Amino acid sequence: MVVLSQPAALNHFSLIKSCKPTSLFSGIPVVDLSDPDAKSQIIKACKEYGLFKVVNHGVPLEFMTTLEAQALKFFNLPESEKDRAGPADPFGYGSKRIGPNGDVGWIEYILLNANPEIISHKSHSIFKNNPEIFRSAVEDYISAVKKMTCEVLEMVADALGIDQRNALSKLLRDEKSDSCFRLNYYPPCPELQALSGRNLIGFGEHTDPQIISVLRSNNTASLQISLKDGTWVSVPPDQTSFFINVGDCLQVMTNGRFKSVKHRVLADTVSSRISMIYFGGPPLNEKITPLASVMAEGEESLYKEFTWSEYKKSAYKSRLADYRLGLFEKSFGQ
Ligand code: GA4
Repeated sequence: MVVLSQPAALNHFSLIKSCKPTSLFSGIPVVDLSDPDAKSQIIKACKEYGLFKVVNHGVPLEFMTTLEAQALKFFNLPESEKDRAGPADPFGYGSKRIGPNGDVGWIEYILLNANPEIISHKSHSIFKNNPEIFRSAVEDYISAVKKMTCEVLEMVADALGIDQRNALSKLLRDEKSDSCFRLNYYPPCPELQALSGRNLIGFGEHTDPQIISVLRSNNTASLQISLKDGTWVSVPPDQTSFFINVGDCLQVMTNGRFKSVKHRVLADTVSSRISMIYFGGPPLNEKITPLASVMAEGEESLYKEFTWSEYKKSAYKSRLADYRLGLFEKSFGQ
């Protein structure tokens, strides 16, 4: 990866990193949620890759396509209108800047609280200034995806031998669940490709801090994950399926058995990419600690005890690419 030197025509890209595209990876696990063996396949995928694709997920395709069309309408508005819903603090409309600590990418986005009850001031302005159909498309989509995510978490709990099947899903169903939702729009970057054969980084490498993330995108092959050996591979797109990834909290709750996968997104050279991601998080006061039933006899937690609120605060002090769990590992600072 390089930081671009600044050819005059590309000055507006100068802070954004670029990298060479990689070939499509054929090894992403695909889990058919209607398969009786789905839960053991999920566990295997969470340990090996921290990511898997789900098919037969039960979320109506129409919810995905309607929301995609509504989101595109928003992102195609003049900049001045979109700016009325920004800057992202963290909620609201953002362009290029990601988070509060200087990260940038070739991206525009809307970040929302996933709980329609706790709708932020910024989301009010997004929905107030746009047709009602946008708000209902977001709500329908989130509620269907949340339901499917809870089913997946119940399969996980089951397969991990946790007595309470809802031990994980109840954290997302809780009315105080701190879950959020993101619509990302990556405009194409043809000039750069022509000049250097490289792609701009749309969203730089990071892991997701929450429990679980569920992504759906259009047909652009721009999502990359880092494999255990550190190689970056591209995830073949599938606009009718979801890609589910392990977040930092689930890594801790399984005492490191599941890996929160490092991932990033490259901007495409010719097509725009649109993605929608539901981040399932626990209530702020929830203690994040390994689940008793996953621990072997005498096994100790690899992590110090912390609440989601503490972890989130620490995450918002970090840069995107930082290894955020490091500060909470028992070996840190001892
Ligand atoms: C990464 C996952 C989610 O998109 C997000 C991001 C958040 C933000 O964009 O506001 C963060 C990033 C994410 C992790 C580190 C901090 C916080 C930007 C950033 C630099 C909404 C989240 O929860 O954490």
